[in-house]
Amino acid sequence: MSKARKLRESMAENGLVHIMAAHSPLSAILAEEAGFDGLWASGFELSALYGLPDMSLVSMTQHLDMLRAIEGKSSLPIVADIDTGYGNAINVIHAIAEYERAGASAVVIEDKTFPKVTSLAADGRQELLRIQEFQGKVEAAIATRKDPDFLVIARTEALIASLGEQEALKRAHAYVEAGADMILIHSKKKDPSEIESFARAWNGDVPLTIVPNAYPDLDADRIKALGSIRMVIYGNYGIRAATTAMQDAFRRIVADGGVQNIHKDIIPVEEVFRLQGMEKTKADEKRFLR
Ligand code: SPV
Ligand code: MG
Repeated sequence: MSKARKLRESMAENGLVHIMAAHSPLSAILAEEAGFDGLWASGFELSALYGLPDMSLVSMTQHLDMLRAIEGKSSLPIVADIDTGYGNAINVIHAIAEYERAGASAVVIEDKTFPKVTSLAADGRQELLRIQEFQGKVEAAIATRKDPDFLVIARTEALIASLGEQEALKRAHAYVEAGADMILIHSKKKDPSEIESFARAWNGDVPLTIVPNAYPDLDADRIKALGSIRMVIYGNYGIRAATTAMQDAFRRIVADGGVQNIHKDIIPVEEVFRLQGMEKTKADEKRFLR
């Protein structure tokens, strides 16, 4: 059974799947050990890893390379954040073939113009494609996938662009008409009211995905109560958690004039060895090095 099939089945069985952002194979390993249902190959996280803003600066090749490395170290399904699909519908055809071959189980493609501006920035320049043009991109994605279980999730940025719920609903319905398997509705409001209102108004034939980055109060119980949401993506928590930990440790080392204190508060190197799979390598050395 493909991982995409498993992802669909776990949505059907559990009602809601929890997808954790991963920006590296190590973060993917940690997400799997923690018990998440899948991984989010986040454009924001990978951009941040390169010290770049999330504005279509990281190339498809860079993103695919990381996705392949992640796929090699995790058995979880990967939901790939392909931003705008790297151009028009022709670029989408190329992207879907590449991402499916790289082992992704789903893609999220958003209705902004290329190059995009990250969604959560205050006063970000947010331009949306014409509905028909984005429908063509969704149709191109559907026509290209080989595995019918591979999920094409259409993301509307209508609320991010402050165009209101009616425009968001209109776009979401148009994208379902084009064949989208799910709709991702995004919001940068600090409270979940906009998302809750959209989710209650949604009467389309496919379920919703959300990314509660800006409105953390919407927990799993509240999401389930809304009924129409089947996937929650924790979109920037991996990179924020890692950055919090490194900022704290690095500052303490400078302040303390050495590592004499910090070493007690971080994992020992043996834990890193475990995550690296050193046990197996040691066994392989015994077996094969002569
Ligand atoms: C990402 O994680 O890259 C996302 C979510 O697309 S957000 O950054 O909130 O737009
Ligand atoms: Mg993104």
